[in-house]
Amino acid sequence: VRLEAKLRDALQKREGLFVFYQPIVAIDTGAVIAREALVRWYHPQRGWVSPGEFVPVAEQSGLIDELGDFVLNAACREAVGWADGARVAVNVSASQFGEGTLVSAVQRALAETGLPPDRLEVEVTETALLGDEQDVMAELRSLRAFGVRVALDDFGTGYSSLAHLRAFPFDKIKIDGTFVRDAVERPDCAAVVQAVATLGRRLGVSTVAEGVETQAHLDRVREEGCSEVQGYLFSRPLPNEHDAPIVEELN
Ligand code: G
Ligand code: G
Ligand code: MN
Ligand code: NA
Repeated sequence: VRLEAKLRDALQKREGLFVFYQPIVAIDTGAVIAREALVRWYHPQRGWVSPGEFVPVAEQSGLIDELGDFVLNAACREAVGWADGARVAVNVSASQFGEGTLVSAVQRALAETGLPPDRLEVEVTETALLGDEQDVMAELRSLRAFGVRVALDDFGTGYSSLAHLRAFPFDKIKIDGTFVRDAVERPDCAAVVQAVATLGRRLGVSTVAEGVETQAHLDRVREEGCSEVQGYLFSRPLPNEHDAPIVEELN
């Protein structure tokens, strides 16, 4: 409850909340295809609070729509200025679905910032599909109908189901970093990465290997046929130019 009150306060004052970005790179050319927006929070007494800690609090307390709006608007606004024309990928929580508010929030953010819809990617985990699957699919479909791309995040963890891939035309599958990192030493994990990469090719969907930290990881996921890569080997999530000096100060 105390963290919830602090987060509510931060959202109200727009204080200490930042969006960091991490590049997603084409494996064959090295070009930056997209940047994933990852929210960060600095609290004056508590220091940096991990999103692993405060995103669930936001989800449980009804603050997630407001937090989601903050990230979405910042991400679209900043992506408009990217000279390389890369897409911006925004994570969306299961709890942002269901009331139809997500679709209007996305439309509003695109309209207000002027970001072309095809430069926005929404990342959803399969957990989001478990609730009212038909309703969630309908919301994803309307996003896609106006040109926003939809990625399936953390594939391989949780309730991965081939039925989801058949039921909905995802534009991208993101293979969870745990598989990627283990693939170097464990043939079974390499087999999973290869199977998903093959599936992606057959479905005409790009596959992103997440959590690529070393050259060995990169060599392995290239071998297994992934089309894009993301991870510390390329860059950690970093603040935008404008926030960088502020973040430096806080660190
Ligand atoms: O960046 P990091 O590894 O610390 O993120 C931890 C978790 O928080 C990840 O699962 C990530 O998807 C989630 N996360 C980061 N930013 C956002 C956001 O803006 N919205 C939502 N819903 N989740 C986010
Ligand atoms: O759950 P999601 O995939 O949206 O979140 C991505 C998370 O992975 C973020 O918290 C991000 O900071 C983290 N991340 C990004 N690259 C790497 C990496 O190379 N290694 C590890 N361990 N985590 C990473
Ligand atoms: Mn993600
Ligand atoms: Na992920």
